[in-house]
Amino acid sequence: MTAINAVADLSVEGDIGVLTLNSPPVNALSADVREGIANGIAQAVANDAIKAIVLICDGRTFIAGADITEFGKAPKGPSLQDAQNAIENAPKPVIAAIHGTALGGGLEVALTCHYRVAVPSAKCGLPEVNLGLLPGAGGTQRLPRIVGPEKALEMVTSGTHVPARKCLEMGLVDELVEEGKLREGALAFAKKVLAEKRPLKKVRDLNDKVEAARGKPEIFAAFRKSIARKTRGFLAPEYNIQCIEAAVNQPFDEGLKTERKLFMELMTGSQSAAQRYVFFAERQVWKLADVPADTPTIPINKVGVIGAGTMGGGISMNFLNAGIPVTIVEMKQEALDRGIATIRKNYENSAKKGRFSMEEVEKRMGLLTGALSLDALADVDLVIEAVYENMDVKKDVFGKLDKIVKQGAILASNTSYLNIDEIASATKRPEFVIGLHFFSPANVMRLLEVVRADHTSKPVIATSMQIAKKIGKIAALVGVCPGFVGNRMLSQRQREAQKLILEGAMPWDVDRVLYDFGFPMGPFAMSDLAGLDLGWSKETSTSSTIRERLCEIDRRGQKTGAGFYDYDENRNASPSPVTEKIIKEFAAEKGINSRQISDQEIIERCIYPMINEGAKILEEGKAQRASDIDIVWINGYGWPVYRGGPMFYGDLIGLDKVLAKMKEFQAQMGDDFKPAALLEKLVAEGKGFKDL
Ligand code: 3H9
Repeated sequence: MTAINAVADLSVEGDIGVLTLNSPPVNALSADVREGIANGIAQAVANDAIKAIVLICDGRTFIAGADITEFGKAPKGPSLQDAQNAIENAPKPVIAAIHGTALGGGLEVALTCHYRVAVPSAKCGLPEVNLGLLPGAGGTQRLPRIVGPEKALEMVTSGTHVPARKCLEMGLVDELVEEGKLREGALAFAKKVLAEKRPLKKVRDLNDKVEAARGKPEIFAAFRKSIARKTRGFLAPEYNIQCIEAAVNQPFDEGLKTERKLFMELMTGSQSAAQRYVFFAERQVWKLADVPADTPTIPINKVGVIGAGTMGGGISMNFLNAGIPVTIVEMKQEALDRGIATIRKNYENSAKKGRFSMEEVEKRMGLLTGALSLDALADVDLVIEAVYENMDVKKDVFGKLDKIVKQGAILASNTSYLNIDEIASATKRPEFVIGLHFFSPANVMRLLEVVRADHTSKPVIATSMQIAKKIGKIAALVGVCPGFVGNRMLSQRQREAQKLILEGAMPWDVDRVLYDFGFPMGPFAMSDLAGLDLGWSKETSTSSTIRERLCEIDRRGQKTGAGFYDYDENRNASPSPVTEKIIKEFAAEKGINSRQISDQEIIERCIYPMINEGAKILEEGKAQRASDIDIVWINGYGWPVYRGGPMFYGDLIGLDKVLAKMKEFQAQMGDDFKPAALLEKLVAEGKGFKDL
């Protein structure tokens, strides 16, 4: 065996050269790996004893892509294209041997090999789109030459990791080899290539599939239409499509140039910067400063959920999906039956859509037990309380749980804003009490705020993070404060939205601006969807807010066909003259002068106070890092990924600008806009949240 460099070595087995890369954790294409490939192939080519070359990786995966940590830094060592040229132009067959994932640049390297073999568990994909990019190493030009433009469009715009069997069907992989025997299988395949004198198949020279689509722009028009909704606001999907169009309409080398040009545009733009930041933020969020990775955890084999309403049902489904038995407790038989029936209906609907089988529905339902007494929770390992938001009720429940549930179990509250310390004080084991704040619909939304109270123990925190991962959530550790991280910041936006409509912007103006910013919907459309009468009653209504006045005339949101908006029979919204009149009268009564409000002001008024509140959250230590706050907003509130989250966005526009605006608003409108001390400090030091 010859070492090529620190991460690559070349061995010779019979007449096959095996070039092995070993660069943990994921064999990303760092300068060393690129050098290892370029020089390793050159040495194998120069060695007359070698007739064919196998490119294989040690560790858990084949090359998982370009090294994202190198992006934006000065280029070092051979380029990826140098490494690819060495492979593609080798006068001996080069075979990629794939396990784990061949992603992005990794698949692009494999596509320059003359053949590809994989174990059945392997997956291939071009996920650059998720980083706001496109495959910039020939992927958009080579992939459609094998799988055809339609499948290529699908792969590059979704970033899906395609299972090896499917790759085999599409021709992306030439042969599957036995699981666990990749090296042997690849060597046998290489010998077969030699014995059969198979040609040096260069993907770049395959033209029939792209030529077949030439002169058919309708393929692209239809595809664009099919993904328009899902990709609204994102640049990368469209750029990826343009590259596949180039593969169809331009000669290979021209197509490569188009790919390079569009890749560089994306790479230097703010969307990709945001999406790459989010990639790392999603991984950082699991790392806890004072709860080391080796903190002991509590096995969670059985879960109790209190409350079978929308929230309790949704929470239960997470655990059932993960194969963990759940006991769900309600006070009345009827409510319990209704809750369980809803869970069943949700599962049956999924089965009807083909997501899983009816047996699977029964399997999951078989893990669910209903009960009418907290006594049924004596032997669970984790209880999640999801009763309505009232401190006295919660304390009563926790006091009872303390007497019933076995020692060592975790007692969690799903409260969205109440003080967990106070809830914990109702028990004699506050170290086992924690907040697990799910977002509605709890079986769908990815975010979980894990709320650490004063006495919560480290094993309880570590276990909560671990179980979150197990049920497919992304968890952010936050501290106790009203509304925690997400709702605390949301209340800033809500307050300003309410003020803006009294000052002259209409609800549909505010909604349009925030929708165009990238949120799935604006605050008023959201209120209409949720129902304006949440927590409202006719008896106690005093006409003192716009919401009360709307409810009083039975405009209670989508469900009554009218709220802030008017709705037609298909629930299409249109601006309402009635609402407009109510708002104008209300503002006049309060003596508020109506004025023209610009879209820019709507953004600044709604978003800057959120950034400011984020700074306060950081200075109070209620979130570990700015990027955790961004994770909360992206996964819990629909903040557009391509804007990286409120804290990233603050850095992007410049904290000095945010501070200056906050001061201007403070002078005009008072202390709702009082700048956070941390914001002032960072600006004074010329720093951003990224420098914390
Ligand atoms: C690209 O290829 C552009 C090209 O077109 C070329 C243009 C010229 N670089 O996710 P995990 C780290 S763009 C650097 O927890 P898993 C990750 O941060 C790239 N680091 O493991 C983490 O570090 P830490 C296209 C990377 O088993 C550790 O590896 N490729 C990279 O759950 C483990 O990661 C992609 O977008 C990277 N490329 O999942 C694939 N990838 O331990 C991105 C990972 O310090 N990667 N790290 O927190 C993935 O999707 C997943 O990591 C993978 C493994 C599925 C591979």
